[in-house]
Amino acid sequence: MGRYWSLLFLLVPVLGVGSFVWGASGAMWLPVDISEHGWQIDHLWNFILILTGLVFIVTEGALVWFLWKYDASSNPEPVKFTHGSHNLEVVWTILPAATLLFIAIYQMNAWADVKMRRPNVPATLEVMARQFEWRFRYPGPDNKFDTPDDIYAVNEFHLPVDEDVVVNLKSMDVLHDFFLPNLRVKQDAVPGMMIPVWFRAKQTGEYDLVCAELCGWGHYKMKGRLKVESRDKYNAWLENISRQQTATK
Ligand SMILES: [Cu+2]
Repeated sequence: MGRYWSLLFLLVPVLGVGSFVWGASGAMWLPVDISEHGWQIDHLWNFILILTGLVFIVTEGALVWFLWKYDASSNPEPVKFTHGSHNLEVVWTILPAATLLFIAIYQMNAWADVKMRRPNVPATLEVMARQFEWRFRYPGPDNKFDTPDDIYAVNEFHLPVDEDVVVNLKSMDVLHDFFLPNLRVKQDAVPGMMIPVWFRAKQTGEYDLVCAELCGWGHYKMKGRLKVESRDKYNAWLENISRQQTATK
């Protein structure tokens, strides 16, 4: 056997890269992106994946090559140790540092779009995360929160398509995370803070809302549904809930 053991290590990069290629070529890749800004996130994800993938292939290749070349049975001479190379150390410090600096600058625009350039529209709804459900509150006809005509929903919420949406995100108890995979939105809900989140859905349909922060024993069941629909249907839904609420008052 001898050096052929090193081929076992070759399986790691081959199967590792292979599973990514297989996943990406089928329907097992990222969830469908229905947001306006999502392509930026996906682009960064792909860019970083390819970059780290290349480094992975090169380092794994080097590992296997060394295993093969310096196998004990074909190298009877004892090992000679070296106390390092100053030049090499400098190179492998500067290269990753420069790469990280490049990514930091390259992603600035995406970050600004998602976290800094809030559209100039009033908040569409307030999302209150709690153990273990999502509570939604819409301002109602007067467009003001904390008034008697507020509209409430739990675990299912609706939004209009092709409109800027601002969500005021809060938590009632512990850390949660408001994650809409199809909208490429993921934001922690922090107790005591109101964090604005914004996005624009480009496609109608029904999508998942999940909690992406381990928040207690019932974390697994903390899921909701988002229905993106036309302005008319959205208005009708709001009216319908509002009518039910006033009927039970
Ligand atoms: Cu949670």
